[in-house]
Amino acid sequence: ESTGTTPFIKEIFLGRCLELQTETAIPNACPQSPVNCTLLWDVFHDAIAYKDPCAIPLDAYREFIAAVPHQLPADKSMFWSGTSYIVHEYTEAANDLLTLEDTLLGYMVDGLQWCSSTDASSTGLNYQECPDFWQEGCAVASTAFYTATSSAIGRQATGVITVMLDATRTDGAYRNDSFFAKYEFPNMDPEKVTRGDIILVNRLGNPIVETCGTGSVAVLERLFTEKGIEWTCTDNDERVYHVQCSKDPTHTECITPADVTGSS
Ligand code: NAD
Ligand code: CXR
Repeated sequence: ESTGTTPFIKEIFLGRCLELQTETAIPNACPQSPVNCTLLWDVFHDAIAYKDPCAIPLDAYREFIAAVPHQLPADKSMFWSGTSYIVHEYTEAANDLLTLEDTLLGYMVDGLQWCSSTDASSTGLNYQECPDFWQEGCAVASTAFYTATSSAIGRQATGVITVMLDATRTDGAYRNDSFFAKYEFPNMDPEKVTRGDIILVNRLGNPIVETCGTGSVAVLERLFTEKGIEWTCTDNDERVYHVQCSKDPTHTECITPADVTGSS
């Protein structure tokens, strides 16, 4: 078992919710009308409070989803799988696409942990310990939360969508059991989504396992085609490569021969 609910989760949630409503936070992610952050916290909290932390139904966050005003501009949706370490650095640097974690649906709890306590004398959340999400036979809150939020952003996507996958993963860039495969892609409406741009990135220092048109990437390309959505695929996306190198400037893959020999 891991540690419990992130201390001060309520304060963090409220602070982030307020922060996201200032135009300066994340361009294009600011909700059109003012949001009642206190109400959103109550709905988020009540979704699981005092329930068995291992028996959270997948629809627990239905009210939360309904309470969050969420409509991204067309062509702005960025989905990802296996690339959490770089996708947000990329969206922040390029400033043209938004992930779930950049919007009011995912921003407040990104990187936080939370679970319920059945103790009637508690606040309804357990700050001592939480079950791990991969624990057998345990339906945790975060699974319900990401199932609901992923489904919502999949449903709501319009125009050109982008998905960033890791081509160096040995278990496949596109995995059938990922949130992207289970809840985002299937919920995309071919009437609204005009094209899917697959971008492959390589974790620096790792061998490339898959390329466009091969392995699990070919599976995803075929799924787009079957759904009637056009697609493109880019190997070794150069824009992301530059962001990777800005985070790790001395990595051997980032130093050009000219840099190595040119020091005098
Ligand atoms: P992935 O396999 O890279 O998983 C995404 C992250 O969620 C990883 O850090 C993984 O360890 C963690 N994770 C997996 N199951 C979890 C669970 N039940 N509870 C909490 N964390 C869990 O890629 P994926 O499965 O395709 O998910 C990515 C897509 O789904 C994104 O497009 C995003 O919109 C959404 N999503 C986001 C998060 C997040 O932590 N912000 C988690 C799950 C899904
Ligand atoms: O989504 P990935 O993790 O790329 O997952 C790599 C594999 C997964 O297939 C999953 O089965 O590793 C497994 N895994 C864990 N064992 C695990 N333990 C903790 C996935 N996530 C785990 N975590 C939590 O999720 C940690 O908080 C960690 C994050 C993994 O992120 P990453 O994107 O590297 O920070």
